[in-house]
Amino acid sequence: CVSKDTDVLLTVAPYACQRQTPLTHQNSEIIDALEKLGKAAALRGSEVRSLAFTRAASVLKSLPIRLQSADQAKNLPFCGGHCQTVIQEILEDGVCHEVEALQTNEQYQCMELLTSIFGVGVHTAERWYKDGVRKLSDLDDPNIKLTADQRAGVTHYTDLQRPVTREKADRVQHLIKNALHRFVPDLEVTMTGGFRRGKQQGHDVDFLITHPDGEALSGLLKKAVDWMDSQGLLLYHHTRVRSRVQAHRRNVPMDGHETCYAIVALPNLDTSKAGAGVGSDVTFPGARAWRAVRVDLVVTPYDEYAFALLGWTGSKHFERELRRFSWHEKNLSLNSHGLYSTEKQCSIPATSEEEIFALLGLQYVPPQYRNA
Ligand code: DCP
Ligand code: MG
Repeated sequence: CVSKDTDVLLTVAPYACQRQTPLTHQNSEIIDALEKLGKAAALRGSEVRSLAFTRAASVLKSLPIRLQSADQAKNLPFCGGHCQTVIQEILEDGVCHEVEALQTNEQYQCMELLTSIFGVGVHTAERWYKDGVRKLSDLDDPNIKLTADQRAGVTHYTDLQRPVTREKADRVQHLIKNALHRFVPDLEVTMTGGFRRGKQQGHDVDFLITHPDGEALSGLLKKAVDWMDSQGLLLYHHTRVRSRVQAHRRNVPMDGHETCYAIVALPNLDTSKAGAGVGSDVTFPGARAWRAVRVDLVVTPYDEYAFALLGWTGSKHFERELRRFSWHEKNLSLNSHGLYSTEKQCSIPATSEEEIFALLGLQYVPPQYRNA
């Protein structure tokens, strides 16, 4: 990015994986507005529009300066007319009128509420909205069938809406490692997702599990999950393995690793203190002694570990851009299992994230700069 005094000429690399995106940035109000518009488009089912806003927001996240005018953004990738209007409104009025309108848009508010339930995607929320669902209690209607994920999501809704702090994530890590190491003491367990990118809070805690000896991984997740369940540490869990065939399709974002989507009952540190308010970490006498936290556990074979680590560290947009770059610029298919050359019909191995970036001809981007 180049900046020269007032008539600033800004340039940013077109792919998010070609630039550094820190956790905090200079244009938060504009970025928030663009992300809200992106979310609104996604909730209306318009993925293309949503991606356009996400790309614009991501470009601005990598700018080292605060924008002074919409004009400054005109040469930036993905920052077209609509994006410049948003920038101008925020710089001049302090608000974006399109975003303001969302606050009073009943369908948007309702879709946002419904898709914030664990296990509920846009299509389900849309169907429910058409069926007249407007609030969580409407889901008590016996005519509305919930999946097991959704049932758990509704039951623990309030807890799952509260951000998971770094301190809680560390305690979850301790609990998870304790369960896993009972069965394989030298298992490698890594916290991935937003916390690996340096976020101080998140909506869940993600872990990647591996071991050089594949035998050690066989049946491990089930044993650890059963043990946690027997200790009353699990409120819900659901394990799945997606087919490898699907996982090797081009640009499949998620992966076919054995994955457990769980809701952990994280014991509270101190249940004796009185005087807690809503949202407080302090509990009061008679209150329950735990808090529900969403946890994802992913088991990966050792030879896929570097790819899985890269794929599960995120951000979601950084991952999407890495895959897009690999495919369009290098003719290679990248996912959480590996790197595949369709031309040569072979996998290209790697043992570290640094090696994968090098194979793609990209400069290494450390996790804390992948907040695209
Ligand atoms: N991921 C992805 N594509 C998806 C979902 C996830 O590439 N559709 C990858 C990138 C994410 C990581 O998995 O960063 C973990 O997913 P989360 O949804 O937990 O995202 P974060 O951990 O980044 O965010 P949060 O802090 O909200 O948990
Ligand atoms: Mg996460």
